[in-house]
Amino acid sequence: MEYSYLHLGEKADPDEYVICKYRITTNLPMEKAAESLAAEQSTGTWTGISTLEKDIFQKYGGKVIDINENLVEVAFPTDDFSIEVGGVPQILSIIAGNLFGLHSIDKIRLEDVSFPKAIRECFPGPKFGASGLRNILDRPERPLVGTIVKPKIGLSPKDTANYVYESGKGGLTNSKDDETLVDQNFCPIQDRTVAIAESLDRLESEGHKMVHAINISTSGHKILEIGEKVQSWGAKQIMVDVLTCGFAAVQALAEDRSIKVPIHVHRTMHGAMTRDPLHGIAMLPIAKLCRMCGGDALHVGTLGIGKMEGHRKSDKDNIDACFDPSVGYKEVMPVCSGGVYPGVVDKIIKAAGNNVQIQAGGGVAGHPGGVRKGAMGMSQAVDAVFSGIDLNEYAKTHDELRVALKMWGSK
Ligand code: CAP
Ligand code: MG
Repeated sequence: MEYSYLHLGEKADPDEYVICKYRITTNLPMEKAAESLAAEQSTGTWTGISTLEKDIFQKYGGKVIDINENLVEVAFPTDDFSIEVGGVPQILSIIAGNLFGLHSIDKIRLEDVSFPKAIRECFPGPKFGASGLRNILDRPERPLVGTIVKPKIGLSPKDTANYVYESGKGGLTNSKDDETLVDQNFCPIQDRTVAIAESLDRLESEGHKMVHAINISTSGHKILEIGEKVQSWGAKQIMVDVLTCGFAAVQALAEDRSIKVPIHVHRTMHGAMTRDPLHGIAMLPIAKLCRMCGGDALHVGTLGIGKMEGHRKSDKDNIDACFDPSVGYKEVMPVCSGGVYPGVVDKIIKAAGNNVQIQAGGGVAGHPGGVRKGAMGMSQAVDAVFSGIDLNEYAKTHDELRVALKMWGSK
């Protein structure tokens, strides 16, 4: 028995359905392609099946509720989801699973998703969020300004801790491990965490508050243990590579009451999903899931300004998802990182606003005067823009910024 998954023109209650927006490229009529998607992801398969009773189809079938050129909206009933046990892995199996490989669809991109309250309530959201991070740093208004310790790999714990100290002396509020550093022989995680904690304590005793995110990305069965260990060694923030570890890793840390430090969420590998404008998963659903799972700070792109592929409008959508008040979680601190340097800070703040964490690795470590002066250049750029002063004007009285502007220019 075959049923139609087309419910065009019907309204789906956002508190009863998970509603997904897909961009579809197909040679088939769009209705057919959309139906094959809704069937595969809910109660159907490639042919009619004798075991699909009408009431099962009516209760659990996905509904194609809108088709607007190549944009298709599909509503999946809340009962299709197994939140307590299945969590995000099972959510993704429905909204972003087999559909990517269907023959009937050449290309398909999950552009957006909304979750009913009943599902949202099963997730923790951030423990600290943007305001919690600001409280820790005693920085209520200005953009947070950070660095990624460079080179990505190779520095010893002592050199890494020294880099962090110099960054703090240059005025930075945040620093972090790079995504490829965890516990290599040249920089064991325990030694690094202890040495960095000493730097941060020293900075605090000298009147400057700063946090550093220790990358604890690891296998699922180890992440809580490593998270708790680095905290006991003095970590003030932890970092997780969310797409390589899985959303569930972030959720596990956010739900673990013994973890009492914010989680910085890096999105390494996202380009494999987000970069093709017609195929994959846009950053927006990824950002929403990271917030649901409890990330406190999240890489959202540089609004088309930095070294990584990105776009002003879609990166701004990611930022808006960090703050959207309707979902009921604390706000996430959006992180703009990747090819950032002092000369672009004005453009980033203009596009993103002041509630943002701006980060530069090369844009700090590449300064001819060294890390401290590189950090000063970045902090001065943020201070200038926050105070409404033109970067070049501010540079007349701030040498480190002047050198950075001369070296890298602006955009
Ligand atoms: C930035 C960075 C980040 C990118 C990732 C890097 O360093 O540490 O991983 O920001 O981009 O290694 O490239 P630089 P995204 O400041 O030296 O560029 O957040 O877009 O995933
Ligand atoms: Mg990096």
